[in-house]
Amino acid sequence: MKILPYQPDQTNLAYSVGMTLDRFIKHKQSDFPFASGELSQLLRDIALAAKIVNRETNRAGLANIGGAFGQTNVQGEEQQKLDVIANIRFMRALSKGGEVCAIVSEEEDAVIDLQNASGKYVVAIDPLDGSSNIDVNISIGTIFSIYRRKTPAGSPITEEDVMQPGNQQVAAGYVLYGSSTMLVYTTGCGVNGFTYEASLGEFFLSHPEMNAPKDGNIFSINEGLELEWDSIVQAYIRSCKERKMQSRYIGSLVADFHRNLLKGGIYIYPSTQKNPNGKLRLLYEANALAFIIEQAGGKATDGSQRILDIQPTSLHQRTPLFIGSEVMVDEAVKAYSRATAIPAV
Ligand code: P6P
Repeated sequence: MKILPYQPDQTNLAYSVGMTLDRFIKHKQSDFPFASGELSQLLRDIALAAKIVNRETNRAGLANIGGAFGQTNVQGEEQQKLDVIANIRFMRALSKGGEVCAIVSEEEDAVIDLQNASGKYVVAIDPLDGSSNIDVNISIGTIFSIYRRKTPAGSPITEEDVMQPGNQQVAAGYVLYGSSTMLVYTTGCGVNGFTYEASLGEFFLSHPEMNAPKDGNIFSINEGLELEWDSIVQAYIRSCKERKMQSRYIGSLVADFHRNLLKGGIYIYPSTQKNPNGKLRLLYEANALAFIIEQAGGKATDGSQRILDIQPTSLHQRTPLFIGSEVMVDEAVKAYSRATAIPAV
């Protein structure tokens, strides 16, 4: 019997299709000597749900699943049919995957206890953010945070398990259903982006080791609310305009965040009269993106403190959000620190 060592192809006849998300997760798992594969499996479960939601968002106009569902969620926001579908898909994938004990979802008033005694992880998720854009074919996204449960496995889920500050996340990511569908995530060792190849049903590594430019020339804010901002935000945005910066606001957080992560920029959703604590939710929007932006070298604050250090006090609490390139975030909020600084005696 003849045995030869494998020789990688030298003919270049068959181009490499690249590193799949599955292989990357498995490869990176070796970075965690005590990893037992559960987090890897959880990330694969999320990717599976993302593939299904991607298919359904792409078919929305054809499958009569666009438009309003006819109910409002706990936020008092009108649910789109795809909000409900995405929530079902992610809840089902997470419960069947077996790694999760509890879920906090934008679409669920209460914490969902999966009664899974072996589940080590808690997932906070916005299944489909920006869904009001679905019917006009603008990019939308999924945002997720992953925490280790604090209480012993098999014991009842408690507030201690789900009301953890963002600095306790073990992983976080988003899916952008856009001109291409991407999954971007971190486990605390940098940020990597994967682009979905639908013909193969796989996410492939397309943006390794993503880094946010330290400074930028793009500001993203809903200028229709200018009269509701405080004077500090008004002054900062005025200064951006005086410096001829670019205003780019899609009205879809994941899309605005992703562009600013790649090109440099700042996204601001400040306190407004309608939303004095900001509009975006801490547990399943701000925390995940704050983890990602910090891992990519950027910053995220509520104007006075690091988003990741905020101790949650309620499940669906909102927070003002200044997130993006380090220099821009520092500049946008420095006036707050001056305003709140204790005057020298
Ligand atoms: P506004 C979508 O509803 C969302 O949560 C984010 O995706 C988006 O950035 C923001 O709200 C848009 O809010 O008040 O500018 O329409």
